[in-house]
Amino acid sequence: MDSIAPLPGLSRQEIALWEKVAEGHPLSDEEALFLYTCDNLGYLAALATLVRERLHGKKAYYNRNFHIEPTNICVYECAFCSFARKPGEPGGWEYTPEEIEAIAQRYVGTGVTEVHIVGGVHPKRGIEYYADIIRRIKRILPDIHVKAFTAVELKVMCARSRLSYREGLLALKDAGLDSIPGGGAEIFHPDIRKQICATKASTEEWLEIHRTAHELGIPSNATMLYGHIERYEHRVHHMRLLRELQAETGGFNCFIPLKYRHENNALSHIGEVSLIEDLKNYAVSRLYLHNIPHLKAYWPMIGRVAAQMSLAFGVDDLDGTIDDTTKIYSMAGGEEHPAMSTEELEHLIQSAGYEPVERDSRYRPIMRASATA
Ligand code: V47
Ligand code: SF4
Repeated sequence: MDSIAPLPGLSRQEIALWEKVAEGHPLSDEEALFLYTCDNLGYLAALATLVRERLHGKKAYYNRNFHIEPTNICVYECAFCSFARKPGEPGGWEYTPEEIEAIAQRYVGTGVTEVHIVGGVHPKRGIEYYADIIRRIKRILPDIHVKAFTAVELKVMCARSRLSYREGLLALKDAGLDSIPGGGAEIFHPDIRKQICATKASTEEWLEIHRTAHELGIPSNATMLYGHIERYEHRVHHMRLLRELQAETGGFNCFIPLKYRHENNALSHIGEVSLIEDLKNYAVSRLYLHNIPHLKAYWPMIGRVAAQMSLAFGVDDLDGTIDDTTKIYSMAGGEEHPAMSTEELEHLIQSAGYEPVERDSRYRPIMRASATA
């Protein structure tokens, strides 16, 4: 039994769950659903903190990264997306390989350790194009970790190049791909998926691409887009499929709940869920996904204060310095110019009572000669 005593005034079910978590047992689907409907935020925070501190103590990780969004031209029309444009539509962009090189060039000597590359699903570009992009970036930043392309993008680029997932991923790995981001997962349950993103990679395809990547030694992340038309049971179903794949491969580094932001998209009328709902969702994710080591809050989407609070609800990783290079969320109502210096991030973590640890993309601590190097 864990030494932290449960809070006073708990129901029998809440105490039983406390004991189960303290003994290190995974939650059942029913227990996760029960926690989603629990209004005692202090209890949820304390429960998630049991697991968070068992795994990571008071450490809160962050990394120095930047984003490249090579294009927002996309063949799909996901109902929640504010970012995508059709070819020729105002507001669209397609960077040339030289423009991408110029972006990478800006980060030489800055100490960044990771580039995150996610964009629209372009109608013409295949594996060769994206392998070339990775090679160009690595020529400029040889030590950078390239975390690139959601399973949705990968499915289409493999098909365009007439390659299997295995062949396509191997070609990208050969070019320098180090890991795969978690996007494109949205909500796996077919009742919801068919309403918000019917035509893109299916749940089975998303899982198969991540399974193949893990088999090839390419780790990945997983996301869940929540707070739109889904219900709690759909979130639990989503996390169950992730927990099962993780039990099989062990290839997921972290889970990132992505809060649906409602500006400028086809679902705008449904609004957004509350901060309380965000915190609850972090806590339940931390408790249910016992076999995924890290839980990340993506601060440009939820804001700095919510990110700080998330640390008390199971989150151990704040992504990242980012440096104003992403538009996916600002176009949907997220932070206008997402950039934080390492000092700002460290202050944000310390003032919430946690210990900032700069990490590399495999969650190994980075020691620098000077704190601001
Ligand atoms: O799949 C799109 C989401 C994802 C909206 O692996 C939206 O470290 C909220 O892959 N409101 C792509 N979310 C982003 C992505 C990602 C982001 C952060 C960290 C990592 C990682 C990966 O963006 C999409 C979709 O779920 N998204 N529109 C919106 N309106
Ligand atoms: Fe395209 Fe991704 Fe937007 Fe869907 S979420 S429309 S796949 S850019």
